[in-house]
Amino acid sequence: MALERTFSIVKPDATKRNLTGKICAMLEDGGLRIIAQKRIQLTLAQAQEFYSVHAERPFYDELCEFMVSEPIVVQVLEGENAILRNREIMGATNPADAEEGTIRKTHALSLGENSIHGSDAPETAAEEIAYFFAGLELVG
Ligand code: DAT
Ligand code: MG
Repeated sequence: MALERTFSIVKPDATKRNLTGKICAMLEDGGLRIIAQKRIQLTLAQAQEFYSVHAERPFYDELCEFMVSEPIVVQVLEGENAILRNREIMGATNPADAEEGTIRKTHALSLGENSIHGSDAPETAAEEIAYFFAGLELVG
């Protein structure tokens, strides 16, 4: 399969605990290349827009508040099968269900504060990358 790109976020619980470097190393060791990266502070409106697919879920407000509680690091990752590969490296949404060696098993605090986001499909990856990065910022 050709090289693929996915979008990733090092979430507030991880940036707060100074785990950005450790998480980047896990992504790189897993075969992904970080081809763009920046540390930003989301506004509440941006967090709500980013997670609008979950707007009707009971945890939506808590999720959006969490995402603005500290800076985040947004990234574009490139590699073979990058979307699926990244989901494997991240581990299951709930760290209690995540496999040993995954980012969430190793670092996540809870189901809500689970250290990392990764796109779930080609369409969302393309949308999420375009929302946070200009084309010139992607250096493959
Ligand atoms: P993922 O981040 O694995 O793609 P998701 O898209 O289903 O998971 O949910 C987005 C985030 O919302 C998830 O990373 C953590 C939070 N979340 C999901 N389900 C939750 C729940 N039942 N209670 C609290 N937070 C939840
Ligand atoms: Mg998701």
